[in-house]
Amino acid sequence: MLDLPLVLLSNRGPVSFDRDASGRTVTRGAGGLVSALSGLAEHLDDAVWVCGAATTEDTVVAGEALGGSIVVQTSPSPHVVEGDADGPTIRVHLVVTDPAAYADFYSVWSNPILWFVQHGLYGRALSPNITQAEHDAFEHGYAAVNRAYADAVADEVRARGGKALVLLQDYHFYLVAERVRELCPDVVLTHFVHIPWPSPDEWRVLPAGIRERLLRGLLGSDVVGFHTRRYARHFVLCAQELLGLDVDLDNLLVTVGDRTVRARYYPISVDPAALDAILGTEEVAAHVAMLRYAFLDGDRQLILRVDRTDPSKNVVRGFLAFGTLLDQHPELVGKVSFLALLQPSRTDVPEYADYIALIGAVVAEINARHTKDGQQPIDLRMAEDFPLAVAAYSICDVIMVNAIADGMNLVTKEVAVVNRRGGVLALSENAGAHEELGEYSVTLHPFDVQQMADALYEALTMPVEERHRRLAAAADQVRTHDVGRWLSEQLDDLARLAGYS
Ligand code: GDG
Repeated sequence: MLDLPLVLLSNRGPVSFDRDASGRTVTRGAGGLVSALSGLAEHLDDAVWVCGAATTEDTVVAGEALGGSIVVQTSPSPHVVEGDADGPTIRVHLVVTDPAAYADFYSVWSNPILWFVQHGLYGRALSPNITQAEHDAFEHGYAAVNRAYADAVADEVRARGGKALVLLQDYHFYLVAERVRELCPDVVLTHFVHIPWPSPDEWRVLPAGIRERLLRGLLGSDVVGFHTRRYARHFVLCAQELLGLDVDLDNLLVTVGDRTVRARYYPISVDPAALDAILGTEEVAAHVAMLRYAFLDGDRQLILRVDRTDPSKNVVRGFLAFGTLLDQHPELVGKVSFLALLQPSRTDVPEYADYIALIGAVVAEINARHTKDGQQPIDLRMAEDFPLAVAAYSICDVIMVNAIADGMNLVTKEVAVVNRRGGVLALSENAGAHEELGEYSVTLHPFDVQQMADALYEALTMPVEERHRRLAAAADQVRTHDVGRWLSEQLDDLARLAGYS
């Protein structure tokens, strides 16, 4: 499909290096995005993945590569290749940046400021405070780190004769495309944004000079990709209202000088075959048996949520809605359990640490109010255990996804594929997945606790045939729109723009 070389950029890469008693170790990155992009990079003759050096050993490896790239064999056991490989390989370029600049880039601007703006998480009365420290962190952190990564991408493009397809990922790198285009005018470039893109007024919380630079940076791309039409439209509106550019809202086009930038939507998805394989393992079967025993004997029912402890996921209001459900339907007490598998996330950010404490307090209060026969209705587990999550996906009666805002939400799609119990998707209208799966779901309004309680009741009491009909339709949608399709649609568009198809 691709005759041109490919350069990928993401903050976290396909592998990371560490050291133990036996020497250097190599671990493959987890998650659907890394798997999908790794699969692509492994199958191309000339692809390189630019990413951050995340560990001490990554920095050592980057030093040994003298600012260039290394080749890593990814299976059966991952290792750096010096000569010929006897398995699939990925070329990796690890970028090392000044630790203080990286901290400003990552822990001041990317998370939390950009994350909070794009998920609408600020209570504007008191936050954010953009002081001189944030201005400095933007200049010497976000912008400086973006420049370093852009230079690494440009080096790799130049090493390939100045013409390559470039795929940039996410909110960490909004300034990269513009600089890569300056340095390598012949690139064809897509920047994919994995989180929501809010309307222009939401961006006005940032100083004009900064939001304009972020937009101009992204407009260095040929294509700016989003999960949904709504986000793509917001982006085009931002170009019109915040930069005064000419736009075509129907066709989602922005005119920048003599160039046309396209906003497109490519809904990310999951790898159904990989999920089916995990579901078939003994480890998952053992978890299923344990969960059935704990939650599903007789006519009991199970509500599930699986999330990082991120305020955007709206965990606290989800529990408040469950508490309201039990208050208003006491017949469900002792009959319905709520299992929450939460992965602690970004605990160095004060808002995240506070949020975990709040979750604990709300759960304790609801459990105290509704314990029956020694049984507590909410089982909260801080667990990093993907097989356990898949086991729970397969047997839950309801999956609760009530995000305040969520780019897509892959948990919803994973449940649609692996659930075997006619599980109901209780899905926030503000999750990207709602654009595709809303018609098969029970819609949640993330701020309306009463509505969410009513929706949970509707899901739990929905006739069995209707539950199975909706789940089958959702599963069909996901299986026919998998992560491979997400990637190939982007590559097809890029190849067209490059004049290769
Ligand atoms: C961002 C955007 C967008 C679950 N338990 C464990 C575990 N998981 C997996 C889930 C799922 C993934 O983690 C979470 O993905 P989400 O899409 O739900 O959410 P974010 O992490 O916020 O992802 C989001 C996504 O990027 C892709 O573009 O959909 O909107 O916010 O696959 O099954 N993974 C591991 N251990 C667990 O215990 N490793």
